[in-house]
Amino acid sequence: MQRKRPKTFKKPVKKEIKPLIESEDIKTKITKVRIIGIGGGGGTIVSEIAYKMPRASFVVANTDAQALKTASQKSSRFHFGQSLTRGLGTGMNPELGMQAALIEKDKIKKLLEGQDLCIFVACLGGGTGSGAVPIFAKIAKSLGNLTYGIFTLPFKFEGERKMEIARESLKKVKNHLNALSVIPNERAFQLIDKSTPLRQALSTVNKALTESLTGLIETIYEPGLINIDFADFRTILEGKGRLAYLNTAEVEIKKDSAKNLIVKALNSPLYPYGIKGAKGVLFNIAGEKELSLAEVNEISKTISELVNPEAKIIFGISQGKKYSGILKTTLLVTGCSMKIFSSEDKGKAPKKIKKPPVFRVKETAPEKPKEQQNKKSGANKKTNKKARPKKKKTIKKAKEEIVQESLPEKNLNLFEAIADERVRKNALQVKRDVEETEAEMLAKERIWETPTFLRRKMEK
Ligand SMILES: Nc1nc2c(ncn2[C@@H]2O[C@H](COP(=O)(O)OP(=O)(O)OP(=O)(O)O)[C@@H](O)[C@H]2O)c(=O)[nH]1
Ligand SMILES: [Mg+2]
Repeated sequence: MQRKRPKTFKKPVKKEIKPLIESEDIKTKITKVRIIGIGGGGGTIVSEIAYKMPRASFVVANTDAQALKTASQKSSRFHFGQSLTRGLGTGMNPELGMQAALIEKDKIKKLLEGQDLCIFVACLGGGTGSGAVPIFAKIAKSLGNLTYGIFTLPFKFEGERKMEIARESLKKVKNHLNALSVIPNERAFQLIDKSTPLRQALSTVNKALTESLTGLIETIYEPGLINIDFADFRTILEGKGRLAYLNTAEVEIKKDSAKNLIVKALNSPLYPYGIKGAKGVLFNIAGEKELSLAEVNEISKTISELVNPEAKIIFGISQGKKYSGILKTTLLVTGCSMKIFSSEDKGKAPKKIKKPPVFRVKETAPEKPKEQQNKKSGANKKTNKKARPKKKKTIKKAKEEIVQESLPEKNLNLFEAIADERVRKNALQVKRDVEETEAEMLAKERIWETPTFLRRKMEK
């Protein structure tokens, strides 16, 4: 009987395991962020940022050749759909905008490949931006890029048709974006009055968006004392169609500047939604060298108390001469608690829009100077009476109470077309929330005792 031959094993061929990033690149790998403004409004905003920011790369894309001529020299211009629109705009036809992008798919792919993060900016309501942005975003996503969209909605006076175009565009684009921010142009009236010329109203919105995006880019590129890197961005942005709040705020360094900074950062008048209950927070604080730990702690605590207890919070610090005399923060929050797409509400009576939150840090009693703590001094006793904080205040008296108030309802009417749910809490409910959070925080006290950034350091 023939003996079964033992199985021979081939000597395994040593496969070269390729590192994710070639070693040469490890040193030189630079995050690639491309910001693409599509259509007239999107192009204007991106042009404005391109002037300020040398780091990221900028593209202004339009079917309208004339409009492209005015785009910043610092951005690349991408003219598309020539055979369909003959170098003009679409005349408020999003179908044409979409077709114009579809016929140039390959060029768009080239434009977006090799990027880490693509940020699309479009003012919705016209044909080019609204029609083309879902195609651009789809291509970017298929290339494996992170995608973030920043969109404005038309003014109410521009009519329901424009809002309908914007709404349809948002529905199409959201699935191809990790996160998106939506700002109704109407919100400009929170900052200016209705008699202000239209151009100025638009530029108010553009300025705020430009500042926020510039802050975001700085956060990505500027090395910090506690650095936020691209992996951090990925963590916060990952997900599908998450509603995001992006804001940059700056205050002069004087008494209570940290507190004022939080209030400003959390209350952008342009957003019809806040950060309450959000799932991911990334923020960077920039200041001059003397930025104190107490200030950093105050900002970080207040933000972490507002968001979902399970939220991922990533925190960075930059210091430098250019921040002399100021304290600045850029805040990117994802997973904000508000649905921006109505449930097929076409034709239905618009739901009553509830008021957006205003976050305010309640005044806390000033810290007692050392000499005033001397109980023997009768005069000091008298002065201290008012200033002494109540014994059973919030957790270790360090946490601030957040009070939500209402903004004038009339200014929200534009957003009602896409809003079908918002979070509204009165001061009492918010207080209860804060107390619940406190209880959870007490449980985690050992961890929370350490400021966020130090924890991050310790974990490493
Ligand atoms: N915030 C802001 N909104 C703008 C600006 N320009 C236009 N918009 C808004 O965006 C809407 C669409 O306008 P455009 O961006 O010019 O339209 P488009 O995408 O070029 O589309 P078509 O010209 O119709 O092909 C307008 O109805 C305005 O509500 C701008 O500079 N800033
Ligand atoms: Mg146009």
